[in-house]
Amino acid sequence: MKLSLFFVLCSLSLLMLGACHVKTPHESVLANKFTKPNIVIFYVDDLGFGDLSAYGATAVSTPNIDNLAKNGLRFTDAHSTAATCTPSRYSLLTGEYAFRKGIRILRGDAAMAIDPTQATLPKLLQKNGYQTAVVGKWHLGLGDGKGQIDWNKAITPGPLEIGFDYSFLIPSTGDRVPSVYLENRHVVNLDPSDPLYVNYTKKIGSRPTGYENPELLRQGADMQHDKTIINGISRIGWMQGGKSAEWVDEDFHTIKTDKAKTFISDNADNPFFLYFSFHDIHVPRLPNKMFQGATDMGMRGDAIVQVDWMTGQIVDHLKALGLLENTLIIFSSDNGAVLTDGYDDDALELVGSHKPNGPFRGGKYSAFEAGTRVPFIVHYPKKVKPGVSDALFGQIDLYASIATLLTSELASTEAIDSENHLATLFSANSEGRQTLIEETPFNLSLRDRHWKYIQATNNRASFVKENKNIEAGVAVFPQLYDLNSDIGELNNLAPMMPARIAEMESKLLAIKSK
Ligand code: NG6
Ligand code: CA
Repeated sequence: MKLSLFFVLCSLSLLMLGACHVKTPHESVLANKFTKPNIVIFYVDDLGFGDLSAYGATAVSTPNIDNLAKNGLRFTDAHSTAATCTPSRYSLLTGEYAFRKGIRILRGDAAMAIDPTQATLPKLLQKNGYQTAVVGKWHLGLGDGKGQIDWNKAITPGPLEIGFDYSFLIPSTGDRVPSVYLENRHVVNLDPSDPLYVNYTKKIGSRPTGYENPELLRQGADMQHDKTIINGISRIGWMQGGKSAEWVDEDFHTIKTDKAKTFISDNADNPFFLYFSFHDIHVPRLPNKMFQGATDMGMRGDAIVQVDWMTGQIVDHLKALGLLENTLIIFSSDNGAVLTDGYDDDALELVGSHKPNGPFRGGKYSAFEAGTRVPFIVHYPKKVKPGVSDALFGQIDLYASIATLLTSELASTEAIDSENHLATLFSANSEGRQTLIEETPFNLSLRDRHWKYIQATNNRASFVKENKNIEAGVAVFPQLYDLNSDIGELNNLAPMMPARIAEMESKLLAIKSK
């Protein structure tokens, strides 16, 4: 009896399915599960090599990210392309070194650094049938540079013109105005009767500033960060109007995570690419109260816990939709760690024995290893065997490696500095790059396997030394380190090895003039 009822129900539902030819959500997910992998890049801001428990930290616990590392490939010698944000992001998305175009950290009202005619990673993915999205920090400029950005109209070009189907942005950085979200081409929640204006050279509007009203600040700020006060924090630059559109920094965690989850749900039945770009752990560090006190390191440590929570939320969402197995997840950072970067948030005072940059010298902005050697984890259960890789790898290679994964040919002018290292990305038994350029705002360095050559420069990089409490790693003489025996770059071998210096300088020049 029970059995026949079962058959009746089965035939009924089969009939219904056949009649309307509609795929159930479950069928759609199954289709996606077995086709091209989804790709998610988690890109943290200013996270150092030593900032995760998967990389040895004990003062902060990051179980969600540790799980990615445990079930994936954890790299010990992988690099962002530069020691600062804009150049690293430019290279990640274009496969081209940023120094070729002289790209530096951008102002919050800067024009777009990537030309809409340029080849990009999201365009490559679109061409291969992917839906693409960027959620989070942008800092690659907006508009065409012909005149000022009008924040009250559709802003273009932007991410949609370089290959993203959807974007939800912090337009520049958390410490730069405008402190509003941009969804696709429009500022979110903008009231037309209160238009938004931004200025980077002089005060506009009547909002209080950090330099005039320091008593209103929740965190003290240096001279670069003491302009318009939004949400109790002074920023770089002045902002007028746009009151209803102002963000609340403490809400970043849910607002961005929810946008990412919605994008994933909406695309569960087709391949998708999500570039999830955290604001954390960049300044101003204002984690939600859910995370405040999670560590003894104050806001900076608690912001790392927030990053871990957000990562866990998105990974759990992929899992719940049955998509995790067939999703290639890359977890990394845009440059090394910095403690003091403009605000008095006690990051330096409370750091204790925690080593944000692990065993490496320098930090964000620096030519020493900590400038670019960052956490890098690959998680892709379908293809990647768990392990630890000591191979030399650069984020700039994601472009060509992903193209190889999709068996998609690159044009000769496309992603010219990106090398295919798919084998290295997927397996601990692969050697990786022979040479790799590390870029700072002051000079270039070249890694040749375990050798590290830092070009001489007359730039004294004084703001790094004086304001950031970081060794910039620059000198008027060349430096050479053998990282096999001197991981902390303490023993400059340049005076003893002129021939190797000459060889590395000529290799560097050859890459530069490519
Ligand atoms: C610098 C800011 C710093 C930070 C950085 C960008 C000063 C002195 N310092 O110009 O606080 O915002 O830009 O960081 O203004 S990055 O991670 O986006 O490269
Ligand atoms: Ca950064």
